[in-house]
Amino acid sequence: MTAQAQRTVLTYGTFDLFHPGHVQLLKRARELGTRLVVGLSTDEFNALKGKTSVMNFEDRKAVLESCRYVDEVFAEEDWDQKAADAIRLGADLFVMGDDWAGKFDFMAEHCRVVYLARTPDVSSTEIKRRMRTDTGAALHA
Ligand code: C2G
Repeated sequence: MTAQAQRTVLTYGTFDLFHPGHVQLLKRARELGTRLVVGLSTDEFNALKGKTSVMNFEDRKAVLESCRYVDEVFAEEDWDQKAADAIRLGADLFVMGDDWAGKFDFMAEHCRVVYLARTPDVSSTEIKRRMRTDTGAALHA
């Protein structure tokens, strides 16, 4: 593919307990370009975000790399690396779920910024809650 035809999309996340909300975000992000690169939060950065994940970085990375919509995964280690990442990767778009709407508008200096609607009724937190209460009910019930 010639260089000018390449449209690189960049996104970030923890992607713990990979679920349909993650899949839908990655699918839509990938459809906006020809290459999707994901900054995956390290376990240490998750601690900074106040999040703990059930799956460690290596396992979450293995799952993401198996996803048909993801072309490359790299480590997200701090809040301040996004601009440099966008420049390094030649990102044309920066995409996040709209729970982050407005939070990364500064990225418009480097690439188009797109916030996509979150998928309702599914989250890693909800999955963990259901596992604790062992409701056995289907995720979308
Ligand atoms: N997401 C979604 N629908 C859901 C759950 C998540 O669209 N039901 C999206 C989020 O909006 C985010 C991506 O999936 O764009 C990954 O979500 P998380 O793994 O929860 O990532 P987060 O903790 O939001 O980390 O620097 C940015 C952070 O690393 C983002």
